[in-house]
Amino acid sequence: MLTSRLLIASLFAFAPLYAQEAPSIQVTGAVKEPLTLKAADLARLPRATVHAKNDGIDVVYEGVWLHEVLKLAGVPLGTELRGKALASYLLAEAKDGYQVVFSLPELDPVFIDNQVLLADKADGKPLFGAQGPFRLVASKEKRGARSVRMLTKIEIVKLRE
Ligand SMILES: Nc1nc2c(c(=O)[nH]1)N[C@H]1C(S)=C(S)[C@@H](COP(=O)(O)O)O[C@H]1N2
Ligand SMILES: [Mo]
Repeated sequence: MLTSRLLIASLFAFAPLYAQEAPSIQVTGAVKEPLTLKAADLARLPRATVHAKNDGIDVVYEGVWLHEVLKLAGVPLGTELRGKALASYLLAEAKDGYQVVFSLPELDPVFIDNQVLLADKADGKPLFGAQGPFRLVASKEKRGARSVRMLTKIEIVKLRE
């Protein structure tokens, strides 16, 4: 009797875990290939790391270069980033409603060495809570404001057709 009650109680306790979709990032808007990226997808892409200072302490973030994700989605970069495509921007959105804009050249290593990482780990551990599970790390920027935590959506907006 007690064990069956425990069993039922534990079923209810764990049900939300199974009902929940794995967290993901939507890559949408003016892209050739809209993407839904989950942790497993990021794990399969070429991995990169950046070092960042957090309250004076060195943190190693690990993930995928944001420009590699944009390439996958068919966003014009490199020699293709010219003409009207230059009047496009990336809008990064977070679970808490935080929004930040980057222009495409700012994210393209052919233009500038900004090293913006889409991170899923810090010091080898998955990002959790208000940090993750996914975040941007704009490692070369003097302020952390564009390093969007709890990233849920990347939208490309093209101003000129
Ligand atoms: N989703 C979300 N991301 C955010 C913010 C926020 O309010 N919400 N604040 C930004 C600001 S102002 C800073 S300084 C950094 C701080 O994060 P960190 O200390 O974990 O790098 O997060 C940035 N990313
Ligand atoms: Mo900040």
